[in-house]
Amino acid sequence: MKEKLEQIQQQFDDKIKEADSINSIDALRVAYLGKKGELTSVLRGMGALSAEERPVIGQLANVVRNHIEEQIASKTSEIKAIETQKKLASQAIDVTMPSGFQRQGTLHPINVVADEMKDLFIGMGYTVADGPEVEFDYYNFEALNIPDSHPARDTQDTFYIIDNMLLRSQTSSVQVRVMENTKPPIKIICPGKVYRADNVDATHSPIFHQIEGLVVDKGVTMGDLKGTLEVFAKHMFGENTKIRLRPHHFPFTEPSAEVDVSCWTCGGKGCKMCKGEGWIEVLGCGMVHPDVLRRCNIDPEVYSGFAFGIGVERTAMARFGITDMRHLFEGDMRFLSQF
Ligand code: 2NL
Repeated sequence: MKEKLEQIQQQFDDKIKEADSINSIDALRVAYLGKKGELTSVLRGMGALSAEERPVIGQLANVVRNHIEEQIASKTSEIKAIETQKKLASQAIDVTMPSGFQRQGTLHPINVVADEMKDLFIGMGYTVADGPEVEFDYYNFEALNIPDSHPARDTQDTFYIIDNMLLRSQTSSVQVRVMENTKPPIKIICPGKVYRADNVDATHSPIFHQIEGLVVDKGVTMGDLKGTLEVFAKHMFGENTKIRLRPHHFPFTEPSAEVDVSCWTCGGKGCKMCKGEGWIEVLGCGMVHPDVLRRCNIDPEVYSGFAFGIGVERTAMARFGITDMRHLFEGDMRFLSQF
């Protein structure tokens, strides 16, 4: 029986060397340790042994079983490790390989123009200020010399949320908040979405984008304003662009002006683009009204300031020759992919 056990171990050792999968190891386990396995059947025959032989053979059988179990365990982990390696190798991806065709997006023309304007003003030392789009009527109107009785307050013109809150109709509200909290010098631009209860047509949208600018310091003049707008106009519409300021009225500035730039298509002679005028209106501006400064605890005897407001959609339409504002909001790729 001793020989039989040694033979079993020898046979097992030969077979396990050849085992190359978890399945084949399982088969070996069944063949040697299972109920009908080789080792089990030897152990079953032990009853026929003499009293001296039994413990000797019993011990040897244990040694063989332990040996087989250990071999199975170590071969199993060896094969598992190899299988993991194989799996990793087969799943490896080459991150340097070119991908399939991806549709490349483009910047929206509103963002192209807004980014350009922001870059320009940041380059001139302005900081970008941000504020809420749902605003108190105080910051949108009252602080800007637009009293309760003013027609701009009408629900026809603005979206009210509750009695004293609305969707801001201009980003001036952000500038008021900055003036309340900052001692001059102040030099900011406020880009953002604004809302007005307009019906959609070729030149109107209830949501549009604005960039307002504000400079408050000692000795700021209308000349500073005009020089700044000249730099802006040349940057956006070309080196040869001229500007003109036409007197206007805004409640929050005094004096106020609308600003035209010479037509970038005909250079001022008059064409289809400028409807024969030679000039195209692009923004509004003025010197900050002393009452507006005072309300923000800035002494108008000491400080003065200028402000301007630019419509981003209008500027984009002008720059790219877009004739209908609706194109900017419809998300049609045939239109958008041109920019
Ligand atoms: C336009 C052009 C403008 C301002 C905006 C402003 C802001 C403060 C004080 C004074 Cl906090 N002014 N902003 C000034 C002039 C024009 O926007 O066409 N608006 C209706």
